[in-house]
Amino acid sequence: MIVVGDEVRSALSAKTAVVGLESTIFSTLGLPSPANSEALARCNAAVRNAGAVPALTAVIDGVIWAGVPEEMEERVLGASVKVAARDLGAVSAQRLAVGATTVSASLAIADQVGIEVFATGGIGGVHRGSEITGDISSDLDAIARHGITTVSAGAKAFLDLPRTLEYLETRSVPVVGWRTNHFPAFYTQNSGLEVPHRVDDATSAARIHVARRELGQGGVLLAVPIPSHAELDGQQIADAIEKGLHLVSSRRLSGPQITPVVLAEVEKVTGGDSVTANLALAEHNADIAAQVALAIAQL
Ligand code: PSU
Ligand code: MN
Repeated sequence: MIVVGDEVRSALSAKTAVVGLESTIFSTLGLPSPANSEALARCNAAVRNAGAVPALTAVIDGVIWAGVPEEMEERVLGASVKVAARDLGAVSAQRLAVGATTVSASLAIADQVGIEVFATGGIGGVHRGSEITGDISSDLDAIARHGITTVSAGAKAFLDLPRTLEYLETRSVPVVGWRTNHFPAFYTQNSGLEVPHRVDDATSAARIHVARRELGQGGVLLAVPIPSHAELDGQQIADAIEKGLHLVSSRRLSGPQITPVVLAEVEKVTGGDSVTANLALAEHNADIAAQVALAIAQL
């Protein structure tokens, strides 16, 4: 069962701006403590400062939340079970104690309750070597399916970005650059890959969202580069990812085990700068998402 938090319910019925937030990035699976708690506080504040209401999604005692009440946020920070869209039915039926929702799960929840804008750090995508493993994140299908604008700084840093963009094209997802013609690369502003569309302000992003809704099509991926002051060195990140992926293959890890190992390696190599960058981009995305949600509410 989905329960909508009080504040989110009021905002939705008043048709004012709400921004969905996933919880995997704020759990032990996404960021080390206490950066995870700081990230959640900063994202919540960014959404509120822009004039919108944040709606954190998570599973707590078998209840699927859209708008986790503040007093329960602590439990989400400690979550160690990752819940994707496909898992929602099972974890609610089996009353899972705490589950961190991914982008795909959050979009499924948001769609059910009428939230139209969603913010994250980076989405899942097509993994390197997917032609062998078949590992393509269900985030991409969820974005295609649900009529929600997802704001992200690109995809997780160590994915196959050209294939991720190809897959989004296959699923008819418009990738829209925020003040850029290029797909961002999470820790860096520019992957060198072009995106098909660009907007320079929130109202323009809102217009694309509404046009898609009128066409009965699915979601939009709004790709927002990391703020320049927080951007990391591309070569250092590439080397760190190589090392992380090497660890993954030597330990024969697969699927959901990959991300935490690679991110921990990147953190080590950058001396913690990757965590600072992750916080900055997540907060920035939350702010842009709130601006877009407000613009949609005004159209
Ligand atoms: N980006 C990151 N770290 C993460 C994620 C994204 O830098 O932990 C999470 C998000 O919640 C995303 C999920 O939805 O990973 C995708 O997981 P998978 O590749 O297993 O579908
Ligand atoms: Mn996967």
